[in-house]
Amino acid sequence: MSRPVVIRVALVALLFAVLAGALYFTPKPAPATEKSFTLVLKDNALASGSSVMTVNQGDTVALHVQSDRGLHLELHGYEKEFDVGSDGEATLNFVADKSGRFFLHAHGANDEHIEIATIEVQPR
Ligand SMILES: [Cu+2]
Repeated sequence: MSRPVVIRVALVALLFAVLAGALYFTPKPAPATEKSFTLVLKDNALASGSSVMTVNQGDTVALHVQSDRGLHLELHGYEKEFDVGSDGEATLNFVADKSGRFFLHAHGANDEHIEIATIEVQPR
């Protein structure tokens, strides 16, 4: 082989090695998992639990809510509504298929929207 051909072959081989390395080291998104959160509410406000819950898009989320009073809750953006009844507990299960920030509200009488917490869904 002449020298220019050898150089060209070497460059192509180098290019492939760099591309393979780049593919190998590209961070892969974490696999979808199940995330579980518990929020404890007192007087329609968060008494314990995280006010910002972070998950990855595709995760299955279980949101457990305990409250000292009956409540109607809505996760805006996902349009999921659920009620805490007389037993003081409720769980919302959903797949976080949309990314963004979503507000969990308690909806009271007189059309109140009381902010309880936020769910942040990181895009994939
Ligand atoms: Cu609302």
